[in-house]
Amino acid sequence: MRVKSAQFKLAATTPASFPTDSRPQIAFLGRSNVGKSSLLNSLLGVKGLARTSSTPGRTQSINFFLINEQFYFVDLPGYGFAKTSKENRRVWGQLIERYLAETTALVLSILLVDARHGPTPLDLQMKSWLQHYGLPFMVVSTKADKLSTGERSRTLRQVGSILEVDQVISYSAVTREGTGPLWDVIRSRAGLTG
Ligand SMILES: Nc1nc2c(ncn2[C@@H]2O[C@H](COP(=O)(O)OP(=O)(O)O)[C@@H](O)[C@H]2O)c(=O)[nH]1
Ligand SMILES: [Mg+2]
Repeated sequence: MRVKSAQFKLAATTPASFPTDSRPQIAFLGRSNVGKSSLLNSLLGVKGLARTSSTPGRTQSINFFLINEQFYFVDLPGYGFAKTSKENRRVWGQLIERYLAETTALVLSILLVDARHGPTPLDLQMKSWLQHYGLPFMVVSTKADKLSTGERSRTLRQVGSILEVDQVISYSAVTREGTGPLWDVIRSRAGLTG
């Protein structure tokens, strides 16, 4: 995929500010620190577009990035940060659920799971939401560079069996492994050419 432009559009903290145009949206979901911002940046080949941080649980807005003036990448706030307050979690849940339930332009959700930890109960809950709303999704196992080749294939099988999906893409923001397969899925779901 040739990324000609990638621009931060807006940070939505209420559904009222979700974009209303019909460009396809691809959403990225996962627990805090799973490597979501790093994946977004490396996929787009732009350093520092999505903020990466080692302080998990900070992003509480849904961030929209417009790519090639053609489609959106949507960075959903990470979940499962233990120190987040109950109130924060409630607001988070409502915002994400409204987004998933109401965004008709949402063509693909990418569920990120940390290769070293495997799916957590919250990942399973996220998957149930996606299925509940009938939304197509794809599972990506992140930080592949931290595992040996043998561990990697074992992890992929394990993640696939726990989340009950046939395909899991192995990804590393460090080596950029998985970029091609992930773009292929995105391109096909969003009906993109080029
Ligand atoms: N080794 C390695 N570290 C990664 C990778 N992706 C993210 N990280 C690190 O994991 C931490 C969290 O990454 P970040 O992208 O901010 O996660 P987010 O909270 O899901 O957005 C940071 O310290 C990153 O440098 C990866 O593919 N390989
Ligand atoms: Mg992030």
